[in-house]
Amino acid sequence: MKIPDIACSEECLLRAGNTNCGGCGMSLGLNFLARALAEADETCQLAIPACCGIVAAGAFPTTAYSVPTVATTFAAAAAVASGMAAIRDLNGETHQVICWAGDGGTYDIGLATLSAAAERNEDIVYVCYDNEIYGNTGGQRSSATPPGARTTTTPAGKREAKKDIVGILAAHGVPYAATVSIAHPDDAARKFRTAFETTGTSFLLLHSPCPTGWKSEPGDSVHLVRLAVRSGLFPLYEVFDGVRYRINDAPDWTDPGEYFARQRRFATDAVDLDATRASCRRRFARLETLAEAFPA
Ligand SMILES: Cc1ncc(C[n+]2csc(CCOP(=O)(O)OP(=O)(O)O)c2C)c(N)n1
Ligand code: SF4
Ligand SMILES: [Mg+2]
Repeated sequence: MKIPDIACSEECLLRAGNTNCGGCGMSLGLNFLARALAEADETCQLAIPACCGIVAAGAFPTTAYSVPTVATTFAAAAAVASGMAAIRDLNGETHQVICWAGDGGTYDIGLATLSAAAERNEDIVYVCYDNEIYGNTGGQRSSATPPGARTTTTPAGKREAKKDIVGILAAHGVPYAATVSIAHPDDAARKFRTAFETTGTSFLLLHSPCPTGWKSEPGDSVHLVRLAVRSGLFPLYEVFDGVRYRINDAPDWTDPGEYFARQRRFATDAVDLDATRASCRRRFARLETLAEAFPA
C-alpha cells in the first residue's frame, strides 16, 4: 500500500494532547523538526523505537503524530527506516525518512542496525534525542548517562564516561553528523535543513532535557542545555564525510557548577568539577585541532 504524504506544519507534527511531560526537550525537538520541514517545504515519515517518542503517539487507533509513523523494536529502528527509504525511492517519492530515537535505542540497544545503515549510507535522517537515561522505563542508566548522575541502576552516581556517539558515527564516514541544542534554534534549523539536503545518512544528536529523569524544573530545560553549550559540556559542531569538522559555537567556559546544581540527579559531591572542566577543555581542544587541520 502506498502511504500518502501528509504535509507538515510547525503546528502539526506532534499534536497537542500528547502524553509527554512538561519541559520535555524531545517535544521541543519535534517542534523544531516540524518547523524545519515546513520551512524547507518537505514532508516526512517517522520510524520510532520503543522510547518516550513512541509513547507520545498515544493508543492506537488515535495518534499524536500527524505524519505516517512506524513503531519499531529497538533493535530494528534503523533497519526499518532503511526499508521505508527503499520503498520511497521505488515509488519515486521524495519525503524524508526520519528515525527518531532515544539514547537507549541509539547508543545501546539499536547500535548494530544504526551501524549497518550508516555503513550502507542509507538515505535517512537519524535523530537521537539524548535525555541521557532510559526514560520511559523509569530512569535506568544508558551509555549516554554522564558521570555522577544517579539513576535507578546507578544509585551512587554513574562512574563511566559518556560514549562519544558522534565520533562513532563519524568513524563510519557518514556524510553528515552534528550536535543540536534546543537553546540554539537557528543553528538547529540549519542543521535539520542540511540533513534534509544530504544524500545518504545524516546523524543528529539532540541534547534533550528530561525534567522527570534529570529531577529538574520543567521551566529550566532550555536554560540547562544552554549552560551545557556555554560550559563545553555539549559542544556544537558538525562533521562532514567523517573527516571535515566545523565548530558552530565556542564555549565561553561558563562554570558547569550551575548545570549540575539545578538537577537533583547529581548528588552535590558526585561530580568532580575540576575533572569535568579539564575534560571539557581537552575535548574542545581536540575538536579545535581537527577543525583547523580538516576544515569544512
Ligand atoms: C529489546 C528491548 N529491551 C528493553 C526494552 C525495555 N525498554 C522500553 S523503553 C526503554 C528505555 C528507552 O530509553 P531511550 O531509548 O533512551 O528512550 P527514552 O525512554 O529515554 O525516551 C527500555 C529499556 C524493550 N522494549 N526492548
Ligand atoms: S520522561 Fe523525559 S523524555 Fe520522557 S516524556 Fe517525560 S520529560 Fe520527555
Ligand atoms: Mg533516553
